[in-house]
Amino acid sequence: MPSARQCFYPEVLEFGPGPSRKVAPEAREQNSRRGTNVKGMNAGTHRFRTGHRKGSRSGFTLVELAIVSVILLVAIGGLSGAVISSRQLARVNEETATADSAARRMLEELHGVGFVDIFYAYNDDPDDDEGIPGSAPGTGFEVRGLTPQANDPDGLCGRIIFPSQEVFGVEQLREDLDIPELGLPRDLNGDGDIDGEDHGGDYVMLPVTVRIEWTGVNGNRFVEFSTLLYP
Ligand SMILES: [Ca+2]
Ligand SMILES: [Ca+2]
Ligand SMILES: [Ca+2]
Repeated sequence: MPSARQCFYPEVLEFGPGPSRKVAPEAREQNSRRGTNVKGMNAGTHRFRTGHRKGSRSGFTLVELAIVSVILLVAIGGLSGAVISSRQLARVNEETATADSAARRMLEELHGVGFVDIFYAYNDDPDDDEGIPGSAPGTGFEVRGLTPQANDPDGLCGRIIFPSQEVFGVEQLREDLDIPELGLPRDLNGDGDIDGEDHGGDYVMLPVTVRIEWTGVNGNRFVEFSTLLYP
C-alpha cells in the first residue's frame, strides 16, 4: 500500500533526451531536497532547447547555403552574360571591319578601271556591257565573311549604286535625280546644265555609293561609302 505521502505526489516525468521515465515520489522528494529535481527539469529543458537549437542551426545553414548558391548562380550568370556580350561585341566589330574593308577595296578597284567604262561595267544593266552582255562585273559583289540578307535579290552583300534609273529597259545615268547624299541634282557632263538625259556615255564626274548589306549577330546591318569619281 502506498503511503499517504506517496499518494499526495502524482507521478512526474523527467524531461531529458532519453526515453521518459517515471520517477518514484521518494526519489523525487530526495531530488527536491538535494535541489536536483529542478535542476534536472532545467537540464532536461535545456537539453531539449539545445536539441531544438541544433535543428534550427542546421536549417539556418541550409538557408545560408541556398543564399550562397543563388548568389553564385547570379554571379555566374552575370559573368556568362558579360562574356557573351563581349564576344557579340567583338563579332559586331569584326563584321564592321570586314564590311569597311570590302567597301574600300571596291572603291580602289573602281579607281583602277578606265574612267569612262565604270558606269557601264558596274551598273545593273548587262545589256550595256562592253563585249558580251553580262560579262562585266555588274552592280553586285561578294563579301567573304559576311552573310547576305534573306531578301537580297542577288545574294551578294556588296552593291554599287549610281544615280541612275531605268527608262524603257535601259539604265540611264541621270543628273536630275534628287539624291542629296550623292550631291544630286548635279551637272555630270559639265555642259553647265542639269537635264533629264542619259549621261552614261559622256559623264566627266561620276557619283558612286558602295554599300555593304549583311545579316550579322545583331540582325540586318549595312555600311556605305559615297564618293565622286573623276578621270
Ligand atoms: Ca552594265
Ligand atoms: Ca545584293
Ligand atoms: Ca549636264
